[in-house]
Formats: sequence, structure tokens, C-alpha cells
Amino acid sequence: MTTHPGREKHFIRAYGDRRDDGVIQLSFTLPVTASEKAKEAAKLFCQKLGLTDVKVAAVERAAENYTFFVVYAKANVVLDYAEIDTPEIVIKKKSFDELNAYIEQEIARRVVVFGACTGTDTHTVGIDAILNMKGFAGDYGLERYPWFEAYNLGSQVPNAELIRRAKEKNADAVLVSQVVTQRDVHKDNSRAFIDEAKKQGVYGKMTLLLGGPRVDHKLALELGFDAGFGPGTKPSDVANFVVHQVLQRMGKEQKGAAFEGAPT
Ligand code: B12
Repeated sequence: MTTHPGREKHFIRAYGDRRDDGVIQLSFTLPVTASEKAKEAAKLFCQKLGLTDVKVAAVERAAENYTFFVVYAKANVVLDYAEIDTPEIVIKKKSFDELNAYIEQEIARRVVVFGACTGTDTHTVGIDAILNMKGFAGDYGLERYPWFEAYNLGSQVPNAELIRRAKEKNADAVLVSQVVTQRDVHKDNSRAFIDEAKKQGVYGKMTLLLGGPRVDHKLALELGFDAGFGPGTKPSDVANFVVHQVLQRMGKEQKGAAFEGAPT
């Protein structure tokens, strides 16, 4: 958080039943057997987090010697929303037909993208949602765009192979999906991807995108990618972003011109 002198303050608290009541819901698991004692432990745990008015709403056995809790409690936390600064991609989007026509007119060749779920991660649903014909949430995937040439390499693809294949086809963008986040494996693997992109000489030449349920734009930038896309991303968000990136690399668009809020 940075301080912005002169900026009007905008204080916020959590909203539960009424504005500013500070009530939150949280869930967690403790390594104990479900019991009254376990419930008391969950309450104490929340009090030690600084929460008050703690109500343990659900106590459920998760596995042998593990109990899952859902708790309602009051957080006395107040934030000044005006002080928060974070990079964000706000895409001015064209429709499916408009974007295809725009590529034809401005780029005059098909935009080549490669995607995969890399490392040990087997979760392909996210990258499929972006690339497959069918797409996601009523939004066509990149394979459906006549002016995109999309290659989906699937799951557990080694970073080096994804980059090598993308390089062979002189790809415009490489899409990396990371879903499993246990022990921050998504960050380690993403850093390894960036190292490999540098090693194979494509870093800075291709647009590198990271996506997944625990990915946001800020994290992706920190890891060395050009952008990050999280839950709810639609294929058309990615298609529009990539097209503008290509135009920027061609010198036809200024950085930030097409994306209000994008990093400059
Ligand atoms: C389906 C699923 C599976 C399927 C995967 C099938 C497949 N072909 O993908 C199977 C059964 C194989 C599976 C296996 C495992 N799974 Co699983 N799985 C899920 C589940 C239920 C849904 C994930 C999903 O498909 N989401 C829907 C897609 C559309 O959402 P998404 O990935 O977020 O994608 C969107 C955005 O993030 C973004 N996006 C994603 N990638 C990219 C990439 C780019 C470039 C861009 C631009 C955008 C983008 O766009 C998408 C559309 O909006 C989740 C739980 C859940 N409800 O989320 C667990 C979950 C992800 N799995 C989990 C685990 C632990 C595993 C296993 C390790 C279990 C085990 N012990 O064996 C194994 C994985 C082994 C491995 N090596 O990876 C955990 C991960 C926990 C963690 N913190 O890391 C979860 C969260 C379940 C849980 N609560 O424990 N799993």
C-alpha cells in the first residue's frame, strides 16, 4: 500500500448482515477429531486471529483426525480503499466478428498461440476453456477464431517443450495454466518457465500469459509474465489482449492504449 496525499479517503469494513458490521465467514481444517473440544479449539483459534463474536456454524469430519469448520465472526479491520494500488487489466473488447476483421485488417496474418498446463499439473479444464472451440460461459474459445491459430498441448507439458514448440511456429503468445498451488508449486513452476523462456531466447519476443484460479495480474507480473488471468476469465478477454499485444509489438499501438489500467 502506498500513501496518496490529497486523495479522498474511502474507509471500508466487511459486510455481513448490515453495512459496516464487520462480520465475515471463514472456513478451515484442524488436525483433530470432531468433538465439542474441537469446536472450542476452532473458536479459540479465531479469537487468537483477533476476531470477536465468534460463532462456529459447522463442524464436520473431513477425514480421520481432521475436522472442517465454518465460522462467522466479527473483524474489527478498517481499510482505506483509496490507498490500494494494484495493476489491473481492463480490456476494451471487440466482438468475435469485429476482432477477426480487425486482425485481418491490421495484422494481416493469423495470430499464433500455444497453450498448456505445464509442470506436474494435470488440470486442463481451465486452459481448455480458453482454447477449445466450445469455449467457456457462452464465449467461443480461441480455436474457433478463424484469425487465430491455436495449439493446445494439454497437461503435464514440460516448460521447455511448450516453449520449443511455440518457437518452432514463431508464436505470438504462450499461455501457461497453473491450477495446483500446494506449497506454491505454481510459483516455482512459473519461475522455471520464465527461466526457460530466457534460455531459449523468446523472453520479451512473445507475449507470455499465466492463468489459473490463484493467479492474478499482479502475481503474474511479479513472476515475469506479461499478464495474469484468474477465475472467470473468458476466451474473448485473452483473444483481445493478445491482439493488442501483437499490435504493440508491431508498433501499431501504444502500450496501454487498448487497455485502461494496464501496466505502462
Ligand atoms: C476437475 C478437478 C480435477 C480433475 C482434473 C481433470 C482435468 N482434465 O482438468 C482431476 C480429477 C484429474 C484432478 C486431479 C487432482 N486434483 Co483437482 N480439482 C478439480 C476441480 C474439482 C475443478 C478444477 C476445474 O476444472 N475448474 C474449472 C476451470 C474452468 O477453472 P480454472 O482452472 O480456474 O480456469 C479458469 C481461470 O482460472 C482461467 N485460466 C486457467 N488457466 C489459464 C491459463 C491462461 C493462460 C489464461 C489466460 C487463463 C486461465 O480461465 C479459466 C476459465 O475462466 C478443483 C476444485 C474446484 N472446485 O476448483 C480441484 C483442485 C484444483 N484439485 C486439487 C488437487 C489437490 C488435485 C490432485 C493433486 C489430487 C490428488 N491428490 O491426486 C490431483 C492433481 C494431480 C496433478 N498432478 O495435477 C486441489 C488443488 C489444491 C491446491 N491448493 O493446489 C483442488 C482445488 C481441490 C481441493 N479443494 O483440494 N482434479
